[in-house]
Amino acid sequence: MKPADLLKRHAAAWQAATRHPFLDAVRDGTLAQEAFATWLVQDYCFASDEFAVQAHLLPSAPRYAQNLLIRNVAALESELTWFEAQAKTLNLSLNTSPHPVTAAYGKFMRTLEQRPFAAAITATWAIERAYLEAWQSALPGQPRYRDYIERWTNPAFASFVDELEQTCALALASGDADKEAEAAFLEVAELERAFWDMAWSGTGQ
Ligand code: HMH
Repeated sequence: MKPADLLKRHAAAWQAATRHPFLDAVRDGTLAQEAFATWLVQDYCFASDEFAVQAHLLPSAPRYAQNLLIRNVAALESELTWFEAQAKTLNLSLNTSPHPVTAAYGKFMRTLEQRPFAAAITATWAIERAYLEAWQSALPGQPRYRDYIERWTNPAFASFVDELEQTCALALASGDADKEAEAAFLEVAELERAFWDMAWSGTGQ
């Protein structure tokens, strides 16, 4: 199995994870402020969880994946700094508790350490790929969301997602953990969909 097979095999679940009225409203400029604020503070919680999880994956990762995982951890740390600056500009407090969906996403990610590495890296790739596609669907977007759209659609981020896919393909090459990898992929797709629903309903705070 290759990572791209998962996108084909689960096209409907993937579509639901990466297309959403929230993203259409970012594109059209009709998004309620409350929904955007909910997304921002909850995504900061998510990114904090992902940062911790990715750092935990490092010591037991195969040699070929270490450099990429280190860069992912570094990128997530910069993302936290970036979110802190955005929140300050918008006068939003990041000191909120996680919505149940955000908490469930964190709980899922914390299980990755116990799964085969192929499943953990498949989830990592799917998480980043989901955001690449989701924000691409909001292009060109309203000027006020430019920074956000740019963050997850710029060519360097797209190359990074490609590198994750290549590393994921290496991890899947033996075929030993295809089932576990597929399960992790589907969990990411479902959590991404639920995350957009949560933000869209604007009740994360
Ligand atoms: C919910 N999925 C979610 N938030 C993110 N920031 C990413 C993926 C990409 O890092």
